[in-house]
Amino acid sequence: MDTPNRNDCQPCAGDALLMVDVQNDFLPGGSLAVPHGDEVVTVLNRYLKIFAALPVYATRDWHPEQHCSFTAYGGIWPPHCVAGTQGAQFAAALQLPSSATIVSKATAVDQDAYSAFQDTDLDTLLYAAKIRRLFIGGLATDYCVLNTVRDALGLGYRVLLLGDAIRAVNVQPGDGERAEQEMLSLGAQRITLAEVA
Ligand code: VGL
Ligand code: ZN
Repeated sequence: MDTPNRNDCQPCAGDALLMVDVQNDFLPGGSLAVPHGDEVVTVLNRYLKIFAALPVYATRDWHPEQHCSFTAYGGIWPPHCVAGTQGAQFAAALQLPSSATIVSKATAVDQDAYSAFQDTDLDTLLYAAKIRRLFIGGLATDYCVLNTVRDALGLGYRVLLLGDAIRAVNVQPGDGERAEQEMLSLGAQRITLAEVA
């Protein structure tokens, strides 16, 4: 697919920015560190500045202490993003506006949820705000970004994937690349700062 033309990615009414799980535990030094995860913060801050007029939604992984995704309880991940802990806080350097809407996900002890639409009121909130198009970036490309983008497209949103503001866990080498390909083949458009700045 061609690079979308500049006009396509200029923000307008009905657009919103969706920042996925930019939380300390996913940054270097965190308990489930995404390689180079910290690099998304500066880039997302640039998008926040360029798209200052747009509504912002920030999702956070927000697990109970004994969450089923943690290895001690049968899951595949080290403990991470336990609700209320420092590791679950948004990256300190992320310049979220005070008006940002925060959406907590995967809050039930017996259910993991990679998508920000799973068991949350995100779709209802976006519908009420008349949002039809989402600029999506954050962590991690191959889990919560992928599943959020998949659901957003399935629900009929247009998705502009912020290709320079995502990073992958890459449990298997190439997972991030495959996730990106899947998102594009499902209909997401990949943009970078160069297209909007
Ligand atoms: C995530 C692994 C476990 C994510 C959350 O936000 O991508 N990944 N929990
Ligand atoms: Zn999690």
